[in-house]
Amino acid sequence: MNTLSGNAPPHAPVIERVETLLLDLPTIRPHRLSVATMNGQTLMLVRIHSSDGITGIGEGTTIGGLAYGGESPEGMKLAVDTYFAPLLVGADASRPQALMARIDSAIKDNRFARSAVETALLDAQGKRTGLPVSELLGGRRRERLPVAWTLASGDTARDIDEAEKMLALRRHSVFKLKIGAKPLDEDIAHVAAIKRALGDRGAVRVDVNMAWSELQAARGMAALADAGCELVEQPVASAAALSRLVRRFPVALMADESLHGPESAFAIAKVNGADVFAVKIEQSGGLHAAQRVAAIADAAGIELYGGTMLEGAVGTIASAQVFATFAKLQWGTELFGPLLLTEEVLATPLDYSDFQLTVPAGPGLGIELDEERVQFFRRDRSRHSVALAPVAATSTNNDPAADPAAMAKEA
Ligand code: MUC
Ligand code: MG
Repeated sequence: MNTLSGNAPPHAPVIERVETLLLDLPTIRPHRLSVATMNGQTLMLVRIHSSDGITGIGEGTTIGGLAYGGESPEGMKLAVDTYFAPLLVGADASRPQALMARIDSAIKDNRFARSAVETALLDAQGKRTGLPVSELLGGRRRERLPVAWTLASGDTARDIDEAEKMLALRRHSVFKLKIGAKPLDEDIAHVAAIKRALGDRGAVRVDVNMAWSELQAARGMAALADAGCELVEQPVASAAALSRLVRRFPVALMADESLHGPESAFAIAKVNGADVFAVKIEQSGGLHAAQRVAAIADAAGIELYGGTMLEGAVGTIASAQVFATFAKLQWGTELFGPLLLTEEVLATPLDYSDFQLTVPAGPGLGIELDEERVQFFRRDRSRHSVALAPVAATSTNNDPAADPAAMAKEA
């Protein structure tokens, strides 16, 4: 019987309400990508409330509004409120996969919003069954994930300083540099200077975010290989151009923006179009879809990296629960999103230590929001007025440059 086509069976927990909210949080410094400069991040939170008293949380983010892709936090909120929620309310909450199938049959695209909703359904189901989301996804293979850091201040000396601090704190030893906004030669000099400064103590990779032409990419990849860069992420926009660049230079080539879920993963794999996939739950269209992308990569001999859309804590841990299940994770992850934000929204902060992130072990995502802070940072807070203790006094400032002593204490 399709329990979703009518009312849920008696005793089944029923979805009563789908709540969405936008939280605006500042970044520790301007984060400069070729597509946008971020001074803050907006988290689109979804909360799915069920009749058994269980609430699941999910999160959608993007980078620079619509600068990165076709979805924005505001658009995701509208899509969830208007189109996803009516498909969920009244349905059996304990059937996340069937609910996502119902959504698939009624809603095209909207991969980021889909990921946020699936996260909330799985968080709730995990809490209901007492299992972490990773166990609902087949079982975790690791408790800790290596985490790279992105250097993107736009200034070489500041980036070197930041990398040194991260090494000293034992928080990150793999650094991804954002390039592509400046002339090629300037970018190469920037990468070479950072790699020279770090030597064997830090691995250097770059993300061009599609800014180069194929010809620029050919020149750039040769020079980056000479500079000691180990991986180049999405130098060009088109998947066809990407596939023509693979294995021409002694540097790994990673697909990111070209990956739009399992179908695109299959198309790229079929033409050996990348050495590595940056798997992201939002880009993939959800947690199960991210697992399918990983399975396709694995079958094709393509290596794996756990990517981020610079999610806050909720999206980061949803990603971590998925990446913990991957058979292989040769290039580690970049799940540093919460560390780029000045403010904490969890009741208990995440454990970043010894260059790794601990995947929480509790039911569902294994995290809990600090409700007072959520209410304080919501965009429409004037209508939901809360008197929070002064933010400056309670904030977790993640900026090692601003407060190295505090960071050292945390580490
Ligand atoms: C991207 O393009 O990979 C990941 C790290 C970062 O700084 O930006 C993101 C998006
Ligand atoms: Mg990228």
